[in-house]
Amino acid sequence: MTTPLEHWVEEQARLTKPSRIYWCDGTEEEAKKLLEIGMKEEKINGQPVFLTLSDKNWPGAYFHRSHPNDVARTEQLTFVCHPDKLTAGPNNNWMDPKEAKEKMKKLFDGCMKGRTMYVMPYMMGHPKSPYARACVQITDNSYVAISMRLMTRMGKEALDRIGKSEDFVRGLHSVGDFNPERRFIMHFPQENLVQSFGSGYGGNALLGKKCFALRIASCIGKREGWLAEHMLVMGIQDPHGKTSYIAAALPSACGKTNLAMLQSTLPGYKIWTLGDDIAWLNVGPDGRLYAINPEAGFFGVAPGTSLKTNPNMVKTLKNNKFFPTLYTNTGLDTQNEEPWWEGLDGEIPSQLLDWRGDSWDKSKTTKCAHPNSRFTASIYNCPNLSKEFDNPKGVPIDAILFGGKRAQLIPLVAEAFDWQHGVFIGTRMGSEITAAATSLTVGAIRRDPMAMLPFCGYNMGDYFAHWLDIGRRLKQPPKIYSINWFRTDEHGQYIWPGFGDNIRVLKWIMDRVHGHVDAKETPLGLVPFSKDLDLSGLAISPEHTEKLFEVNPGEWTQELAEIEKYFQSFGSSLPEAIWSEYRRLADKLAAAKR
Ligand code: GTP
Ligand code: SPV
Ligand code: MN
Repeated sequence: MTTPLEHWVEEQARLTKPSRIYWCDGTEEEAKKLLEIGMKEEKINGQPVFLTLSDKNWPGAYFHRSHPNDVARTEQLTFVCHPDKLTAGPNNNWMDPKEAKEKMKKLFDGCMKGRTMYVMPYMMGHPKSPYARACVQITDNSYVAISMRLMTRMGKEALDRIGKSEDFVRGLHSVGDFNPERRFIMHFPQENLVQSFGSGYGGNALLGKKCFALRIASCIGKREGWLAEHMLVMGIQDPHGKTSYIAAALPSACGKTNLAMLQSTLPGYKIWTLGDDIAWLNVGPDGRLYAINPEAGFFGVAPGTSLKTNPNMVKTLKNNKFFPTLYTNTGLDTQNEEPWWEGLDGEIPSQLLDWRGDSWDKSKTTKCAHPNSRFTASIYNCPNLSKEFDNPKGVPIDAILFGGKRAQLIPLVAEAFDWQHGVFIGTRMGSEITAAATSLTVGAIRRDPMAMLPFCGYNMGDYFAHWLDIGRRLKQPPKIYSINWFRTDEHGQYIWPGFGDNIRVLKWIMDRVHGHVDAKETPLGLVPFSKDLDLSGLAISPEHTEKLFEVNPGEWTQELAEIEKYFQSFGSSLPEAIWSEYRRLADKLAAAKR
């Protein structure tokens, strides 16, 4: 008897017509074999999928160039296919499921001729966790297969968990011919199915990540009463040895990986990393909010990563306990066979190729590494991995942080008055667009509620209501904070030093959570009294400190108008409670103006 899994794989093979079908077991030997195939047999744009790098400084490292038209997520080609458009909401591209299936069937028909079909059983979450999900992805690309080994728990445990069951998340992926005209990322939430064609890049192709663990999982979470969020998860150990846990949502390329890996500049504080991109949040039996990170690796932004900004990440990259580590679209130092990117420690190497493979030196006006170039590394290589990472129950969350990249308006930190106000803070978030998605104007501000705009698989009005519902079920709700590391001074320079010094903000948040300090009320929320924010050893002038917390009602006129317009786009789906928080903020700002 064929199992539902075998049946599904056969069906996909009949459609895509590969030369070979290979079932992945997720082992290191297999990764080595696939790397060989990627170096010798498979090609992208006429180039090998992988190049070896020297083991001297970057053990276990391999270099990958994606197709030059395929370097970031493509939100305009990403669709959520609910039976009706209203369920998808104004925040998603929508296509009728039948129409989408037809379209994709034509693209997938015979697309794997002459290629190997890799079948990858994997878990999102620890196999023993009640919150984990078993999944299977099919792909025709060795880079995707090896990346999935690093980003998920791949192999036997997932197969065992699926067994004869129908209950597994399905992902069908082909790089096709990399033609952006024939590129689609289609989600079918009713079937727990993702079909992705024409891209080999990160969030478009590693279907366990944004496609399943956020877009599809957010729909499952809505039905089942939990939250799938674009959040890092970390433990903060204080000088007494007590560890508290936080989850923080920041839009793509706005600092999650860096915050999750932070090396404290305050003595006695230590960070334990649990996740840098995705959190699944469940109401535990004790009425507290518990987080697991369903992933098992980092797919992080390379530029700016250095021993100075993020020593724990560099140590992770140089640790080869879990093999291998991939570098995608960075520069390449051909003399030393090493990856290179802007911001890396040391001298600029003398013989460099840029991310496209053209020779590069610092006289060029272009970047050597693509701004969205990335590394892929197992989380088990992280020197400060929390011992709770594999705890099936997850960790209890004391604070939720919502942040973004805002040169103006938003203070360094502000605490929500209560859960409902905190949810409102999440909904009104705006952030500068980064290079993590194509076809958008980098630097322009867009509304990005809870950093989930590109990832919420259903109508965000209903999503906001779901957040409010979760709050009602919590006996001990986490406190909610707004954060912003990116406020600029009169010369356009960041005022706040950021990175390791962000611990100073986290310390204040912990002091608030544990009731050690009072706070000052502003229209936006509660901010620190200056005596309570530890700025010792920092060279920030009192004027600049003031600027970090300034609430300028005049500047808010346009922001309020934009928030209102955005909320209106959800029509009657937007919860009344969010409108009432909006009016309360508008009234408070108006009163402050007088
Ligand atoms: P995704 O992987 O796309 O989800 O990005 P992310 O949210 O994990 O962002 P990441 O930590 O990779 O940081 C993105 C960029 O922001 C990098 O270039 C960092 O150097 C920069 N950055 C991160 N944290 C800070 C900070 O505290 N201050 C400043 N000024 N820049 C930061
Ligand atoms: C992001 O864009 O938020 C990422 C990279 O983390 S990707 O996997 O491409 O989504
Ligand atoms: Mn990241």
